[in-house]
Amino acid sequence: MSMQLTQEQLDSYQLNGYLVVEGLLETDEVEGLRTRLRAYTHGGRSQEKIQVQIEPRVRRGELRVDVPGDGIRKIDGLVESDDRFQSLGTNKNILSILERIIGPDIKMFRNAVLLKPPEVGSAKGMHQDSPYWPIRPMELCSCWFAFDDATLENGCMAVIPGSHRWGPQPHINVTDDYVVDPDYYDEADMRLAPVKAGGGLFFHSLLLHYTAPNRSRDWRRAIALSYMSSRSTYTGDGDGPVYTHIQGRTFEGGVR
Ligand SMILES: O=C(O)CCC(=O)C(=O)O
Repeated sequence: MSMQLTQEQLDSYQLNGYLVVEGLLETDEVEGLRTRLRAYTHGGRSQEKIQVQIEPRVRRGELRVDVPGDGIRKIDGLVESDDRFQSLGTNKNILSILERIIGPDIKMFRNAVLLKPPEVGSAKGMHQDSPYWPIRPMELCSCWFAFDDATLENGCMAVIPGSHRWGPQPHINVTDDYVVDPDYYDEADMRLAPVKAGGGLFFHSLLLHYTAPNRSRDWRRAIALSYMSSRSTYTGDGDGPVYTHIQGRTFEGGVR
């Protein structure tokens, strides 16, 4: 049996734009994912299709790390190339929750492992995802799945509840980042969304969200699994990429 959302949880997602659901995976499954992830960051394991991004200060030589794996910020594409991550991307609990939020016909827009190495991981400024994603309507849902307990100290997610109902907000470029113009929100409205390892934060692609630097001695490792209804349309140039099909139907004129 897969996990079922209560009506109260669904209402809360719709009102606030996010929902924390603990215990999506068993402890041993999470441990297996952490071990596999470490094989990529510190064990020399690789895949053709993945893309790795380094912490900007490490890349520029402003900050030294003992081993290269301690400076990695992001790994894209593991769901398409690694069996364990593919199982996570199609996990029955995650899909059962998504079905209630975006419907039964689902494609994956992106998957990105987001790493905050201890004392190295930097902040990700306040932003919305949808304004720079070429998908309409702006109604994608991400499951930000935690491999470690995500806490205030190590840079858990912080959100502005209800901001997914504001529509797209103006963003500006700042050093190493692209953020919502600070005139358009009040920091005092920000709420922390800590998640225990094995749980996930489901959030709307227009929700304003932020993560602080990792000021702790522990890793903060998560993966953002972003899904859309297969009815969505691609608004970039050309036909767009063929997005990973997760379940249900595909539609003429919808994303490929
Ligand atoms: O995990 C983080 O530090 C940032 C996550 C984020 O901004 C996102 O998934 O859109």
